[in-house]
Amino acid sequence: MPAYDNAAIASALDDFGDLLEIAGEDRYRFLSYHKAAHAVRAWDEDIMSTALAGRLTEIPGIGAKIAATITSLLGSGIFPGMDEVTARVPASVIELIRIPGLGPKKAKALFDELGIASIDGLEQAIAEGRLAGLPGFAEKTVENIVAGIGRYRSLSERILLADALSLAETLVAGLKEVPGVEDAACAGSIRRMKETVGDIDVLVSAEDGPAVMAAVRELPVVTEVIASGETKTSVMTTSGRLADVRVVAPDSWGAALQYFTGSAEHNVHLREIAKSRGLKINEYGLFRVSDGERLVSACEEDIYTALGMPVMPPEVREDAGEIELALEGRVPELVTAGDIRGDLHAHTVATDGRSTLEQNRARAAELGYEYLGCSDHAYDLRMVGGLDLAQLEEQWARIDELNALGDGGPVLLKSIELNIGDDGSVDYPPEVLARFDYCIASLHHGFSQSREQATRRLLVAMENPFVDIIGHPTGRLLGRRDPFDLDMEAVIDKAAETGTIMELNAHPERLDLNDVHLRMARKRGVRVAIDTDAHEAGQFSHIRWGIATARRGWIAPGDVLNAQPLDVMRSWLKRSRPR
Ligand code: DGT
Ligand code: CA
Ligand code: CA
Ligand code: ZN
Repeated sequence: MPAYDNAAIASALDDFGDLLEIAGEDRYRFLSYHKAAHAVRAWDEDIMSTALAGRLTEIPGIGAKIAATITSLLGSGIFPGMDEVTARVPASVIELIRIPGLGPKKAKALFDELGIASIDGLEQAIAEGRLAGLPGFAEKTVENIVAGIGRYRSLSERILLADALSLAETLVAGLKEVPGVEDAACAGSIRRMKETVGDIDVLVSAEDGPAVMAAVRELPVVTEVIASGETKTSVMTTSGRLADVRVVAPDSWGAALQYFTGSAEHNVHLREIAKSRGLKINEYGLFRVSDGERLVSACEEDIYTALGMPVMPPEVREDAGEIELALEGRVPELVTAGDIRGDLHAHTVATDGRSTLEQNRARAAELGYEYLGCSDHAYDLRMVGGLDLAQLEEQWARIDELNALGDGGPVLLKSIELNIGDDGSVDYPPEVLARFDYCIASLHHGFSQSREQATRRLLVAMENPFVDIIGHPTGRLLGRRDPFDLDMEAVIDKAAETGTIMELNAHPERLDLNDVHLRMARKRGVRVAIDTDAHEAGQFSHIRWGIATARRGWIAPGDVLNAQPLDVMRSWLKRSRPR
């Protein structure tokens, strides 16, 4: 079923109105769509419920024609009349209107005079100087458009959670200081700790909304106010990130927090459940349909309770099975930061790390870790100083000394990050591999290899009785490098068969395995190691991003290698098992 709600219907109506204007339709006609959009946004009932009750024309400004349009969108996702308009004006011109400083009038001129129908086309025309002399496009205007395109593009990029969260926390802290603010919190994908974030959503509870909105516009982190109304303000921040700040009355705080945390898919599923029970849920509360009475709204937990389920952690609200589980009264047991007993993947100055073994150990001691793996790069990665046997002997001797100190510090484990060759082989012969406490093996080259070849490399490596952990299995770097093309089903199956542990690399650009792969792993009983791959001691704090991703992937403490006491941890390694 298409997931249209009030906001989505309103934007579809606005887009259609803009297309009509660009197509040269008369003012009366295109304005009627904008008026309808406005009315749908202001309508305080769920549009789907209104439509099902056959009451769409009760919405002020909605006549029979637009009511039929909305019904069609809700039912089939089809916008009647859209084909006819897009035969005259390509739908892509809508993109032009999204550029700050470029309205439907200018978009129409660009399309009519120069045939420009997309942002790419516009950029090209500007580069070729084709806008020169076009009425309404003075040099200064064109400069503004170029800046607007840059801003539009940067906004359409997703931000790493680690970059977005600190800004969001600053915003929330600043808002809590504003007089009259009762509460403030992150919502949206940030609250769900999604690995990347489209925009930052912050929610504020206060009686006097307009006063809070005025205060938002003056916050030190705000560089530009994009739009500001009585309940929502969109701002550009000092870090170049866009944030939406919404204010709600304290008595609807819980409902708003639930609604704006999402995900949209999770909310759509909840709405269906509510509907099947004669209830209606929106950002203002949970209502009984029969008499319109608001049942709960102030507390998020109460919303879920009233729907017959326990409140679930924001990280799992993706409609990935959490609602079905909750209806049975259960929530997945999720790993927490407090469960972590050590870090099994860290580099030192012996290869490309920036901290010494001693510095890593001191930091791990501060974190209260029971053990710490020293896993520098292996011989085949010589460009970053991959260790030869003599260097390994030296490192092992130092580890033995540190472990003999008896100062209560973490137990140092002898490890290595092996490189998986094109044939799945690794750097050292078995007699050397046997001397480590455990081995990690990673794919570090061959990113353009075929699915078959890349997958086979991993499968062969997992067959190796000395390879305990696969490091950052898919090799992706968020926003920078695509993952290896891998048959993940085959990889996870092989891990289950061989008892190989999959890493969840906690570096904020990696988060690899991701949530989807983690759920696959968990389902098949594959264990994971949540590791930072720290290249300096300060990076042990990256474990936070790994924990968040593990929780999104439904990982329990019992699935995590480094959530086990040292002896149990060791017993999970391949070399500890009878062969
Ligand atoms: P993002 O920003 O792309 O990383 O993802 P979200 O989940 O933060 O999405 P966003 O910022 O568009 O909206 C925040 C939450 O508000 C979203 O998770 C659910 C709720 N929400 C906003 N707009 C809609 C909508 O049109 N339909 C539904 N069902 N929920 C919405
Ligand atoms: Ca968002
Ligand atoms: Ca948003
Ligand atoms: Zn590494």
